[in-house]
Amino acid sequence: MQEITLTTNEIFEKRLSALRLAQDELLKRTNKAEELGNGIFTRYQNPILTAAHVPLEWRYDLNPETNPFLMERFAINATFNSGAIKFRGKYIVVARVEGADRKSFFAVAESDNGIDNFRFWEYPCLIPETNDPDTNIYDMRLVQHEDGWIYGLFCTERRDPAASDGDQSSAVAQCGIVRTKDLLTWERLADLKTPSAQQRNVVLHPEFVDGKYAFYTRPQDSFIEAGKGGGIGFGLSESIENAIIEKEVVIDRKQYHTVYESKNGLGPAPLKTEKGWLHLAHGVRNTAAGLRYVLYVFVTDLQDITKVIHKPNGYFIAPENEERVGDVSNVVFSNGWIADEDGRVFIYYASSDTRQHVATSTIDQLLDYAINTPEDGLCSAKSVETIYSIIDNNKI
Ligand code: M1P
Repeated sequence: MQEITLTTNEIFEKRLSALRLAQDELLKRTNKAEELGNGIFTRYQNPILTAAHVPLEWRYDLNPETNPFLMERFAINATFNSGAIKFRGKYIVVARVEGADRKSFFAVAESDNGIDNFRFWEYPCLIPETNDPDTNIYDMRLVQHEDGWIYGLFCTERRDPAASDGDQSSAVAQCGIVRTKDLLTWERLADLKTPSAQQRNVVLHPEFVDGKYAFYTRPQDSFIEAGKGGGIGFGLSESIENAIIEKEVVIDRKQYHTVYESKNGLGPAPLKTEKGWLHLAHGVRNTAAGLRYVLYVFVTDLQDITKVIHKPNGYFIAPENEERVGDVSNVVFSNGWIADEDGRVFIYYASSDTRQHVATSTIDQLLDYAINTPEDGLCSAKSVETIYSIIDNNKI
């Protein structure tokens, strides 16, 4: 039998077509809804974005002269924690893309139906810097504000200037702000100033409150620990160009023996409904296996937006099956959702800091869930009491 040896160029071409074919199949794959679900939301079979969705053009030098082995030159580790918005009829996510070098950046991906065939735009987002350059940026919350701009609020992380030479982990997290009209050109504004030493999970409310910009915050003592930070905060600022919150009040506290006993933080900007502002947030508790992040829902009053009026017990979405495993296991996190004109809601949640998923629901289902699910009784006896009343009602 005659042995056929491929030239370097042929090896390159073969590998390139195999890579293109594999990615093409991934991007064209349809996403099936789970069959039964819990009646509150529907999960889908596949993540909508993974590291493998990132364009080959970003990761490879596609020139056989300079990359004869067709090696990955810029490896991507994960795509997760996406902001979301419906824009010019498309479902848009601004994903947190993390390189193998641990640096995150933002990139826009779009889909026609919100549940599959998400494709990244040609280039990642170019986010201008302030005079104090960012080391790492992540978790953008997109909001169409009534002032006409689309804002992106994100976490900007820099090394703690007070850290000793031996400490190369301590960081300061603050809220960076950009705005745009086209999701292509981003104007960087000054970072938000608040009374808190650390800020993550800051979200802009879509409407003015008393003529001011309203922010949900997450005051925190240190980079990881909320400490006396207390919970999801709220504050007002006269200006958005130089946003300053002088007074932060906590509107949703962390609480003993709940899914938000260690810390919590708001997800995307709240959705306005007839019955109140619908919020999606994450709650964290510490376990022997490390921190566990789940999502929960609450509703605030339309008149007094700092007043929580409905809060179902426990979690809304918790990590399941493959969602449990990843770079930071046992985590679901959401900073993006889209409410469609017909009442459908697309909930973009990420799992284990690794991949991006979608779940769908409707405003009616989410409100029914928020209003009619019993509140957390805060002790075992109350849980049993609640179940007794459900059983007894089922007999009538
Ligand atoms: O690793 C889990 C999450 O940890 C942080 O969230 P929080 O500020 O509430 O602790 C963020 O870094 C988030 O991106 C990450 O998913």
